[in-house]
Amino acid sequence: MALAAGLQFDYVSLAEGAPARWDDVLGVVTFGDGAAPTGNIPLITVRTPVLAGGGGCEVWRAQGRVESGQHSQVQYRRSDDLLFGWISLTEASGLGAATEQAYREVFATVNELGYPHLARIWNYLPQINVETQGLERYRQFNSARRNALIAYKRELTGNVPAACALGSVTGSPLVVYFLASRQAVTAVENPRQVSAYEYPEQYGPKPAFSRASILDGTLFISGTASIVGHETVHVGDVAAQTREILANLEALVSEANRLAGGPSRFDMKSLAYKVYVRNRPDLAVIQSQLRATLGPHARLLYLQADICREDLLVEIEAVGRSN
Ligand code: 3EB
Repeated sequence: MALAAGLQFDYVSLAEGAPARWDDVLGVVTFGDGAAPTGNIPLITVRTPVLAGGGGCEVWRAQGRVESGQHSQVQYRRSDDLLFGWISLTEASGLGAATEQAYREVFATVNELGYPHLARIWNYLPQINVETQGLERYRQFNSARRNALIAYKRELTGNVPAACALGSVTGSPLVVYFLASRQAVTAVENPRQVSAYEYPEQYGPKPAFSRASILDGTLFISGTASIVGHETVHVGDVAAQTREILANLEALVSEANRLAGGPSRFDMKSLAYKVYVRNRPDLAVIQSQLRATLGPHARLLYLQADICREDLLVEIEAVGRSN
């Protein structure tokens, strides 16, 4: 799947996870608990079990030469225009400290190497809904992410990266990976939802992410849940939550087309989707809802992961190029 000038994305199986050609690979993310494929560039391992589809490996490529590097604890691969980076930290001094350190290092890396525009950030942390010291860990994460943004004088609203934040298997490190650019990124909000950075106080420290981003003809849709306004809808009904997410995704695609202007269009059928399922037994219901709307040929990778509100049963992210 060809994305922005040069950027390409694919889901492959674990067996194919070590590409024959590495020279244009920006990054390889492997999901699940299986052994990571071996290769001569480092791989990102995210411990979220694979339930179906896609093979469990996400490969990002760029056009032209790509080189590897490391800046503090951030490892990266970069082309002339794009930098794909990742950092994995154990929680030696708690989740807040690890999150703040990870984000400080991400910002230092992209600033110093000259790729200051963050298009998309993926966040995975264990026990995301567990409360410690009186605060849910997802809220601790939000507070620490904000502190790092403030420390680096980055925006807290408006022009913030698209993102997702999911629960990984207990005992996993905090894993943050990201795509940054030399070129500006356009943030997209969902007209059906209150912007996350404007959520009311009841949800804790305000989450600093945009609903989607556009970078050079590529649309990155953030983790999208069954939320309308700021409230979870269809509590306990996974089929209805899936349909509400599809409505949110349609709204985001329309909004992205409005903002992008021009003749080229994003459309639901040409996106690739990553679907996070809280409870394994819900998989079949979610799959049948998605097939009904997206058709039998949609590219879908299903992972088991906890989602950042206890009442959310499913969350979906997407990526694709305009045509
Ligand atoms: C939501 O809409 C669901 O904290 O980075 C989705 C995408 C969600 C990103 C994040 C959280 C994040 O509020 C949760």
